[in-house]
Amino acid sequence: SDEIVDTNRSNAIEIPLCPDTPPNLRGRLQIVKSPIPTVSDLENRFTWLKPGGHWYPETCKAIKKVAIIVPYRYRGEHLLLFLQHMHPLLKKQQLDYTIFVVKQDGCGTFNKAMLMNVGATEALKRNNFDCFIFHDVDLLPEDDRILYTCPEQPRHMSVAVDKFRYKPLYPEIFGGVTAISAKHFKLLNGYSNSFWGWGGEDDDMSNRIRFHSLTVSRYPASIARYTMLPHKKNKPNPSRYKILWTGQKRFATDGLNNLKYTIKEVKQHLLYTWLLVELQRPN
Ligand code: NGS
Repeated sequence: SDEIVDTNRSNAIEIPLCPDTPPNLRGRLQIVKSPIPTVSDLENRFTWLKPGGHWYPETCKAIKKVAIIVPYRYRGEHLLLFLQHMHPLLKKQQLDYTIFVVKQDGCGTFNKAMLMNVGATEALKRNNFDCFIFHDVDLLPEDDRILYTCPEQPRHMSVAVDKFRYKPLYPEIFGGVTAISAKHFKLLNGYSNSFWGWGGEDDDMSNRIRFHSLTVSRYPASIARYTMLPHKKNKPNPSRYKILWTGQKRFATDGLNNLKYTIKEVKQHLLYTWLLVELQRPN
């Protein structure tokens, strides 16, 4: 073809669209759990990154913009292993992507769902993202055919986790790694802000999806395989079932539209965009 490929995007006259299925995918990926790399190891390796943990392909045009949202606290080693694993994969998949690490400030009870809502809200202030991938920092994809994109319907990505012998724990599970388009995330009013402590927020999202007549898509368990990095079990929230069972009456009022937080710090590291967030209990 006589398309003009210009590696400087601002001057690009015309480059082809990236293919739906990226070339050069090979299947299984090697999982590296040790040694733990340092930040400078990774920065020296991933010199192709743009500030904020951002990249886009220059030989083809990626139409969709993907924000990888990582709720975070006290998991420094996991974060380094995660970044080491994810950047080459996302690049190989020819994605226009940015990694956001959203850290809850202070040592109060963790609220993972609120951090995901904050990540999505703040990401949209910075760029017109089409797709959110919500990602536990301790899950590493084992196969490069798990595309980090948003399909027509919300996708549960971490179907088969090594710790659970690569079997889904229950059919409706929607935890770990998920992909939701920005359009659907707004329709769903994001995650519930009501789950403080471990458990339930993902089941509530699964209920929101069903309530809005959306369906969850999944890759087959033979492809959607993940390694879970070892960690201590978090303390379950004793009221999670009660909040879950009464969730439906709050879908319209508990989520993106009553989210309260203060951004304490924003930093454009080379490897990720850092958001330090003080969460406030909604009224
Ligand atoms: C369910 C939790 C989910 C959690 C899932 C798997 O019981 O939030 O286990 O957890 N639901 C409730 O507690 C209501 S896992 O074993 O992967 O840590 O995601």
